[in-house]
Amino acid sequence: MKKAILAGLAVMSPALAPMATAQQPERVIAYLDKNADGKCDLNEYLGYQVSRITQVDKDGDGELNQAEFKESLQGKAKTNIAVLFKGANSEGGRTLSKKEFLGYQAWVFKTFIDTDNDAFMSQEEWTSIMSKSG
Ligand SMILES: [Ca+2]
Ligand SMILES: [Ca+2]
Ligand SMILES: [Ca+2]
Repeated sequence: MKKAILAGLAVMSPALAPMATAQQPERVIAYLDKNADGKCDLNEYLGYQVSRITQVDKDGDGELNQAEFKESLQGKAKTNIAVLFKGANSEGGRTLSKKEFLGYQAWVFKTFIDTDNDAFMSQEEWTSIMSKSG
């Protein structure tokens, strides 16, 4: 079953949104849930985001420029690319390092995904963020 979800992720990337309609939320959480406690925590979420860096890093320099960063965003977030890029670019420069990108993703997780602040992404929270990001 994990293999099937993995294949789904590869096909659907870099956007997560289509995956939500193609995959049951419990299967998405199960895929992200590396320590198998039934929940997806911040570290597990960031582990997934690390794999996405390589997917959107077209020039392969290990960092994300604004165009590459845009590829990692979904839906309405793309229209705020300049603001989001500036916000994520905490150390300055023309690109986002892995650290900056993960810092941004941690902020997204805490601010937009984990709405009940229990430090885990539930199936409901996943479903909710996917419906908003479309
Ligand atoms: Ca877990
Ligand atoms: Ca790059
Ligand atoms: Ca939560």
